[in-house]
Amino acid sequence: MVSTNSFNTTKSEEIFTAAQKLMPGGVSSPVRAFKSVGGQPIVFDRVKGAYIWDVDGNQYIDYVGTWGPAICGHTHPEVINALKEALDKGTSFGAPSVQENILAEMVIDAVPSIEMVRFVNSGTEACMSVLRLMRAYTGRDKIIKFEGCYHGHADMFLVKAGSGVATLGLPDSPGVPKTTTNNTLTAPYNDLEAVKALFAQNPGEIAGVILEPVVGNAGFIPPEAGFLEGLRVLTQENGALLVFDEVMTGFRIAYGGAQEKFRVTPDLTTLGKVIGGGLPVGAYGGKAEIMSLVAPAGPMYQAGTLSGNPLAMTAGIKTLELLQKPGTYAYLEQITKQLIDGLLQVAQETGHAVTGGNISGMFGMFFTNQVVHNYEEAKTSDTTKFGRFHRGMLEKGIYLAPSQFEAGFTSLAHTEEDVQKTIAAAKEVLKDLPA
Ligand code: KE4
Repeated sequence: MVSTNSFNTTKSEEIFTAAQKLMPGGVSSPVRAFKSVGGQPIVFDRVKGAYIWDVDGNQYIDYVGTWGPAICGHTHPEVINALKEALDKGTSFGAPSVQENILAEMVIDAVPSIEMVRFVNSGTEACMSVLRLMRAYTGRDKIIKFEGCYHGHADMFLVKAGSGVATLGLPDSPGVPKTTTNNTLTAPYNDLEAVKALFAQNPGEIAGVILEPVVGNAGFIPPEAGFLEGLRVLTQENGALLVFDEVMTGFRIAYGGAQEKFRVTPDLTTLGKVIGGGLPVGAYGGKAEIMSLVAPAGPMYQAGTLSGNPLAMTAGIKTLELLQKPGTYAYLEQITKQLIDGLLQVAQETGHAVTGGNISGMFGMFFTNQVVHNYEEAKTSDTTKFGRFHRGMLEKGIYLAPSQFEAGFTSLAHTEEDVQKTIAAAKEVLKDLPA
């Protein structure tokens, strides 16, 4: 664990300075640039279990877990060994492989809404494909999404989006034609009345509603009681589809995702992150009747060179096998609740208004005295204080998501000792932060 007076980041700074001349913002994805928390990002050298080592040799307890995939801990030996074995047989076939059948069966068995699944290479691809499928199946063009929810960077979703769009305070994005987003309607999260009004104003025109069943891209915002159930009724009443974007929640908040935990079954689901076990995999799936529209079974086109490649499938299969072990989700719930309860307690003890919570291995907190129900409320939290907290924790060897508008993630590799160290570090940082 790095001590405060030895937080040397010389090599990180050199590498990141060079990176900014080579890649926009020096990163391959915006949120990694630490724009909203200040300071320079650290450059990773290696990861293992719950830990990161940067290029200067500093060690950190990791609560990002490569944004969710590392739920079993980084470089889990069983995943690595399975990959080593698969490597010798080839990394990509561009042809059917039995590994696709195996992972598909595991996903279908686990996720209540999924009778048939298509693999792609990212959550973005999964969401843009499922949108096309919603429109193909209903013959309608409009969709409803929620402010602060992020469904990848496809044009039609970049309307009041969360994650990096929110982090950078972007007014959505240039380059997205109005004609593309004209059909994207938005409502505040947890606001059933707003959704009802949109259906009333657009009778027979809305293909469906897509949402994060537990928001992780506007900070951590759980659904209020009755919200998911209400959307299920509203969509059925209006001949529209209900789509759960479980790219983040899938296999994380329960083995069957949010739809298992909250017992609300959507028509279609998107997945990513965990099902790739750290390699690029996304997926969309749902009722066979709907999925049978997807080419080549049906006319809705979607394709991908590396989709279902045996290496990524292998990592996903092994990761889900590890998650199937008894007690995994009980452990995630216990360790994460211990963490967030401890963080909230030391924040309050040091005079800071704070709210937050967790569901299984997903957690978040806001520096505000109100419970956050939606993105507008999330934006009223003290993001400047969050930035200072993030930097202070980083210097104490704790790696939190570098944005207030993200969620935190634990893994099966995190220990009670890690959690106690994190809480102790938070107390040190928070007592020096102006209340
Ligand atoms: P990817 O294209 O990044 O694999 O997935 C897009 C996506 C879709 N849906 C949800 C609910 C998601 O959380 C994501 C991606 N999550 C972000 C983190 N909030 C990925 C990190 C990044 O953009 O660098």
